[in-house]
Amino acid sequence: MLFRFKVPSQAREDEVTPRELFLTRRSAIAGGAALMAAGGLPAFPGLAKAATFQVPTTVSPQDPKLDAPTPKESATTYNNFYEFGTGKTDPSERAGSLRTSPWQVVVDGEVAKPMTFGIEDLLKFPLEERVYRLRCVEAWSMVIPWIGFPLAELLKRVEPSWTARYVAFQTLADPAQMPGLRSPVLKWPYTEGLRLDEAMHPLAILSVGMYGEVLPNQNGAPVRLVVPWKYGYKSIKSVVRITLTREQPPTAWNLSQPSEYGFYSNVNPDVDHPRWSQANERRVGEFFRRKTLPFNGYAEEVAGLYKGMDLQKFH
Ligand SMILES: Nc1nc2c(c(=O)[nH]1)N[C@H]1C(S)=C(S)[C@@H](COP(=O)(O)O)O[C@H]1N2
Ligand SMILES: [Mo]
Repeated sequence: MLFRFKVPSQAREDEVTPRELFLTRRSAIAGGAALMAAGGLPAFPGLAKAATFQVPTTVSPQDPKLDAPTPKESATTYNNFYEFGTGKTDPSERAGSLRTSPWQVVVDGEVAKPMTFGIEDLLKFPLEERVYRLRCVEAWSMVIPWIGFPLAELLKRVEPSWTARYVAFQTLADPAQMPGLRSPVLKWPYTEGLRLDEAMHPLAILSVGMYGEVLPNQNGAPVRLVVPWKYGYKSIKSVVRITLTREQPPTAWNLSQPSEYGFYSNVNPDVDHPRWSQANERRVGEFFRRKTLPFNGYAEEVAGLYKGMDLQKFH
């Protein structure tokens, strides 16, 4: 058993999205609240400790097609978070200096209602657990049980204007907390961006936790984006600003080397990185390589977003 918490059986099928991806339904959350009242344990003890809010619950992914999650030890010690250095163990060794509370996320730009969300506000969104594959552009991958909520839920709250076509994201850039900023490997602050329809897609989430606990600093605490059909660098960590824009926003990796890191960055085994193949990948903790899947295995859900586009050109 991977998950400690049993599913209330009234959970309904979600027609829009594949069942193996959506591990929690609203009805399951309601069931969890009832469990709590009856003295049950909170589903996310780490989150419960971090904030006072109604603890949601999760349902078990019973679908055997789901890949087994990567051991938590690997997912929290093999990271890319250049604000703490470029080595894979730098983030876990050095991100202790990041202060994740208080924390605010400003949401502004082409919206009717610009808002600032404290981390405590974000924890009030309907949290769900989702097991997603994360595929790094460096051809390794992991499977991570995230806790989060659809980015669309947050964007709807600020009421995007009809002029909004893109969403720009920004990470904190405080040299006092982030020793990696001393080195100009990327243009700081770290930035990323999505087209508005990608950002509104139900698979795109803002994550506040993983493995049933608050996000470790090295994984992007207290809130980070997770866009599972794109290369990992789109999944920007420790977000402080989300700005809706008319024009395609500049992004850190694309600025550093546009030929190697496109704006779209959809996982695509047919478009190689100029310096290595993207046809296969190594799952962290495994020996044999696996084939990389178009859109990281989420093609059925997201390929429609790119209908008619030349995916070689818009890589
Ligand atoms: N702010 C920021 N976000 C970031 C990065 C970074 O260096 N800084 N690295 C990206 C890359 S390249 C990857 S593969 C993922 C890794 O996420 P993980 O460490 O949680 O597996 O984070 C992405 N988000
Ligand atoms: Mo990455």
